[in-house]
Amino acid sequence: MQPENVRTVGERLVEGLAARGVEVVFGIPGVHTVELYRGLSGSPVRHVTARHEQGCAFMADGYARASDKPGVAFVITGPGLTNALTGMAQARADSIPMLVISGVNRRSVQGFGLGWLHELPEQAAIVRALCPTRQISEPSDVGPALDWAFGLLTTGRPGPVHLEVPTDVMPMPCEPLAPPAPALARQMPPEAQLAAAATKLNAAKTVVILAGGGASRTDGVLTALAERLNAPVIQTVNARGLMHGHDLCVPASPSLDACRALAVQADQVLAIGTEFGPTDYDMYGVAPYPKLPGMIRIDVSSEQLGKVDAEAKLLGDAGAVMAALLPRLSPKTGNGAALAAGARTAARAAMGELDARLPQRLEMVEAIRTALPGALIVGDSTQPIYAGNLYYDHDVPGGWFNAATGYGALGFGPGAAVGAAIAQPQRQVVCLIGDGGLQFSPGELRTAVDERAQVTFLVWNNAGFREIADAMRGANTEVIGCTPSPLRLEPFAAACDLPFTSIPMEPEVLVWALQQPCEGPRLIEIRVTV
Ligand SMILES: Cc1ncc(C[n+]2csc(CCOP(=O)(O)OP(=O)(O)O)c2C)c(N)n1
Ligand SMILES: [Mg+2]
Repeated sequence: MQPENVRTVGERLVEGLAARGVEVVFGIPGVHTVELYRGLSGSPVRHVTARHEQGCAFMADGYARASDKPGVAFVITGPGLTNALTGMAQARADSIPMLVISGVNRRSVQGFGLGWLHELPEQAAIVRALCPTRQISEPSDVGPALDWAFGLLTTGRPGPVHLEVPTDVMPMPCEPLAPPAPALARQMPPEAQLAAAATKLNAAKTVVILAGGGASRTDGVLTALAERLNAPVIQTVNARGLMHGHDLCVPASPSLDACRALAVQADQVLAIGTEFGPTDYDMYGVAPYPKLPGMIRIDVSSEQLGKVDAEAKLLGDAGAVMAALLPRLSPKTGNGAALAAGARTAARAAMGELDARLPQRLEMVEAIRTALPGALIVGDSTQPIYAGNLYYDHDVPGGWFNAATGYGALGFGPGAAVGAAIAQPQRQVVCLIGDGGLQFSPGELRTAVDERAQVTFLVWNNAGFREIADAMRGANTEVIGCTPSPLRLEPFAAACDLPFTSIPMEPEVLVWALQQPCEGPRLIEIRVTV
């Protein structure tokens, strides 16, 4: 025990988090992190206990997406951290700010392989391949390490950041921390570059906008910019929900021929906060993206801007750069709305041509929006989510996200949905997940019960890894390994203390089921028949 008024490194770390606006941490404690938990006692920071560290990271991810603040996870040395790595990698792929704080073995034994509890040969080296990591190797490091981490979390391309605290440092006495460093100024492109980009946009007859996840918090200014330029806005998965129902909105995968054709016919493409990743731009690996006319890119990351060629590159926060461009742009007349309408019709029609079952799956997704307007839809990697990723006009910016693109970690849904519900307790959250994905993270449904999180777990039960089975059939190979037996969901729900309903795959019935009032989480099974 420490004397009364002496606080430890672990306790100061929690104080430092609170001072930086952290309200919730998602964690699983162990003997290596006891001091962090001593710090939580009496602090304003709430702790949510996940059932697996992968769930901690997925919760931090969902929380960050729904709150626009970094998500924070506490995990133990070794297995706690390796369990969290998948969630950290998912956050890296989708540019989600996440701080993971773990223990590490005492300084004097690191690297010797003596068989200490939770020992990894090179813990930091494993993490460093994925994201920035720093060790707090003495008490005076706590404040500077937090300033370093929050600097990374709040500027440039967001992503995961890791801090590790050796078990011998965690309980050391630690002086009070200095106040947090002031927030770093966000980067803006020089005036001359903004003016040159505006000149190009003004000279173009037709402009098409490609919006990515980096634009997901810019609904108002994006709408104003698109209207000024009379430009259709094609949206990647992480941009969905922007400009819902707008004439210029094309809520369809840039992969689709209809979207490719729309982009190619423009005089000028403006790409905002998008990395041109293949899961958005060449979903089916059909052909590389065609060269786009006169491309201007806006991105917060110089690394990203370095990767894909463009005639003009504006480095800065998407919303701020758009706001700076707007007064320099003259209004355009033209047929933007007609072009967008044509692309929407063609994209929807193309889904039926790709697979006759896709439109039915999309109708089920749209039934969620009908039943629960303004809900967040957090997806796993399952058939109706693929359909929505191809075409779906969600009604909340940033309110459609899932693990079917980018890193694509099956089992993401439950944790991410709980994190999102904790960030936005006033909203309905729907976790749309397959029977296979559910069995990756069943424990986190019980976390939802503990937290009384307002999540509907909507389980698409087709008794197996159906999309993978289809892929094997498509590749003319025997289907092997694709029929893990599904959980019997009624007793499973009962074991979790979740209200349960089972429905057929009919949109009207789904609307009815979702509209039944329910305080706290519940489980609805969709019995899939096609
Ligand atoms: C961690 C991880 N392991 C494996 C996969 C490969 N995978 C993608 S979808 C899928 C099947 C998912 O089955 P289910 O959740 O039932 O969805 P369905 O395709 O049946 O709708 C698998 C195994 C993955 N994406 N992530
Ligand atoms: Mg399935």
